[in-house]
Amino acid sequence: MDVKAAVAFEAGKPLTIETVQLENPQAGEVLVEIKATGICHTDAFTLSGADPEGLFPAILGHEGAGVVVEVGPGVTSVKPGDHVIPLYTPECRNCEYCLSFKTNLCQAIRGTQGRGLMPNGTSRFSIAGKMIHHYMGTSTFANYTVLPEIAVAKIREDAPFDKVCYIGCGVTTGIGAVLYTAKVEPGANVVVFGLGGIGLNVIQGARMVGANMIVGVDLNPQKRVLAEKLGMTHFVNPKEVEGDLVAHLVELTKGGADYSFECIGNVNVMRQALECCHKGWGVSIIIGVAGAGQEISTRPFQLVTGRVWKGSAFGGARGRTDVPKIVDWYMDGKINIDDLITNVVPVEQINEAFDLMHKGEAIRTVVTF
Ligand code: NAD
Ligand code: DAO
Ligand code: ZN
Repeated sequence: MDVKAAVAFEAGKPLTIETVQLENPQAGEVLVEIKATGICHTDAFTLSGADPEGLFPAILGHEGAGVVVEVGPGVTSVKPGDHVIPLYTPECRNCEYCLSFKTNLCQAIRGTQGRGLMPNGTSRFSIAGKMIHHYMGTSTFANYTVLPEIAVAKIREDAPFDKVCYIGCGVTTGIGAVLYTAKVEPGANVVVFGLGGIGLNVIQGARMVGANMIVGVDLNPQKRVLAEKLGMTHFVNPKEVEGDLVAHLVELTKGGADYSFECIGNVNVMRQALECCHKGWGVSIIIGVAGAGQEISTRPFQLVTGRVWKGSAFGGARGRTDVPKIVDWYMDGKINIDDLITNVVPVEQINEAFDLMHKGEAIRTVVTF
């Protein structure tokens, strides 16, 4: 079938709206009509050419929501008409990783997903016979996409696509890092570095679990109002701190953070996030994706004296199990998504949406088809 897609032909060039040929879903695959998709920094990172694993030409996008239109042979968990959120972190429930219950990093289709292909090693997208790569196994910048069955979470049908698409990445990454990776307990003191589309969701996750102090750290004072609305109790602008930021945060939290979260992708901030943690037990979670080749450092004595460094991908969430619950939390008013979606544009304006993100003028822009 012919579909409408924003295609990334080359790194560093704008996307172009094209008619793309999409093959039918094969065994274990589903065809999904994408109704809405968010734009995340990871899409921009790949489009910029800085992503060493970026492949071109490709159809980017990994934060979508839509409706199953057709299923391939052997698909049993979803049917046409089901509402779904694509998962860049699938959940096969059968691989060694899924069965370990120690990680959400299902490996069932890792090899082909990383090469921009479906699990059988081929792409479903092409233009005039030339293959177009899939991206993160999702390719949501198209009005129809084909996904592995294990990479869709079935959600309730009354959830609005242009809101819950954000659960496909940002919301789950932030809230999940608090609930599933850090397992923050009530009364904990939390420090969040970076109050963007991810950090704000860490803030509301911390509020949900009953954290005591929720300290937000950002260079941009305009982030303060929304962060406070979502549960931030204290705001720190590093530019306004006299002296050492880490010492300031340790003093503010009366000994250090029980949990800190780096939501920027800056390796120097990652060090500050670790070192502002409480001696003996503070845990620092890295969420931000640093540039290719960058490294983190600290004095090993920071770890010897009980601080712990961890990372979190997709919030540690097991997509098919946890994403439908997070949709319920939104529909039940337990989490705020509406205030974080600052712009909604038609796919024809997708490049303007990237510009808004680069200028820091949007928390999340959602693209509709
Ligand atoms: P964003 O640009 O919306 O937010 C970043 C915030 O950090 C901004 O408010 C900015 O003002 C602030 N900031 C920048 N430098 C700072 C500094 N030195 N000190 C304090 N504040 C500073 O970005 P986002 O969409 O929230 O994404 C954050 C990171 O998370 C990115 O690296 C992204 O790639 C990554 N990410 C990770 C996952 C995952 O699963 N681990 C998923 C999605 C995104
Ligand atoms: O299993 O080896 C693996 C890779 C899993 C990739 C996890 C994604 C990490 C987060 C990147 C940003 C997503 C928007
Ligand atoms: Zn698995």
